[in-house]
Amino acid sequence: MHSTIAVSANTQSFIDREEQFGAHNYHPLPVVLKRGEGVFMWDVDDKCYYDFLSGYSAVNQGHCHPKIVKALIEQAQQLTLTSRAFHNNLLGEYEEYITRYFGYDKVLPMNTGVEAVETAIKLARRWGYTVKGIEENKAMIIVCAHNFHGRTSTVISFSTDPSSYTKFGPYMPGFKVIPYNDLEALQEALEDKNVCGFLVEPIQGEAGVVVPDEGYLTTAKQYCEAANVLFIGDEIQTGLCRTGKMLACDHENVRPDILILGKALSGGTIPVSAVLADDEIMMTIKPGEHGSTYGGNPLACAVAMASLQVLKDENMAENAERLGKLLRDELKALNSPYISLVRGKGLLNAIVIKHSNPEAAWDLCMEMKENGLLAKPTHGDKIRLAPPLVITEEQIHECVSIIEKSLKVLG
Ligand code: IF1
Repeated sequence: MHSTIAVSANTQSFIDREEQFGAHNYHPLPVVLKRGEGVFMWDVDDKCYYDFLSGYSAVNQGHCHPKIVKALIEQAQQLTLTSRAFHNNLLGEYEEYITRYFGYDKVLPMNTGVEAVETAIKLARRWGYTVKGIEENKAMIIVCAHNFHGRTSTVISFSTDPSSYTKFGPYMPGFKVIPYNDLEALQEALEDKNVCGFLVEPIQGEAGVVVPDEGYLTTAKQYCEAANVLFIGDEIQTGLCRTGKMLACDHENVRPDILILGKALSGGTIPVSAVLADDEIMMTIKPGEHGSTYGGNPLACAVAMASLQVLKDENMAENAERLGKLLRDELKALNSPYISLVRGKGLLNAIVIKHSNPEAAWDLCMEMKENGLLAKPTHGDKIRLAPPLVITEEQIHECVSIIEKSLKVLG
């Protein structure tokens, strides 16, 4: 049975309007938000909540971070878009900033995450043909089961989640799916000389925060190197301090050949994504062969520089590392019979709910909402717990109390 918690008439009126005029491609929690600040959001009835989703890790820096908003407003009053038909005065500054920040020769700026994934796929294929010498139209990219890399028709072609791909075919060829966290399967797949890239999430987000065995990324990278295959790291969700390091790959000192960033690159303000690579790869794409109207716009450049700067200035990686441990320890210490597993890295975490009622995770999220904490169930039984990285130790304690109190609804 679904939770019977009622929502206010005011809240319902906003929901009804979306129902009537918007496509029904989501099933959100019945809460209507109007304001955010740091770790908090407020609904249209002025009720305050802890945000434990952070816009799927786009809001790592906290809602409406003053330095990011300042950069946004000041640049919006100067110049927002020129297209790449002309130069703009911030693009070079941003390109220098982000390439030095992550240690790559070049960056290719895009907007949404999936566009950056598409860009990485095109780059890997182009490199495969022009540098590796793969016969045209034969390039293969290895991906992992239960991946999530976005929603375009190419990217859903290699999804293993039926709700992502069903009745959206025909599908793009050129991808081979292997199990995640399986080095033997990777080694075998790499025997195909037409493989140009291995596209991987360092931690699988959508799958329910699946952390691979220690050493998986290091060995996978070594195997790729030995096979002359590009290691493509999708750090759209795991990157930018979320897991306790600047990049999740940093936990194993792995440097992806192609690095994909998005989400928190704009601190949750406007869509900004980026693909980073060295010249041997990036210079295979020539003028006119790839691009985007909004990619590299000066507003995005200003916002991205501010978003990256505050991650370092406010030691958000260290905070995520420390408070993530605390969060997991405290959740485990609850010893709840309804939590079968607590897992994650830094502040990218999930709990798995064990209950005879298949709606239990949803009901728990509804109860947590009542008690002032917003999180969303995925795959029925998992709940992602990923607050903004500006959360404090005291707030973690309070949030664990909210979760503890809410768990009683399952008893
Ligand atoms: C939705 C999940 C998170 C991503 C990785 C690329 C993209 C994403 C690793 C595409 C996007 C989102 C999109 C959002 C839900 C969400 C999500 F549950 F589906 F898996 F975060 F956990 N690579 N993830 O996680 O980036 O084009 O959306 O900017 O509703 O689709 P995008």
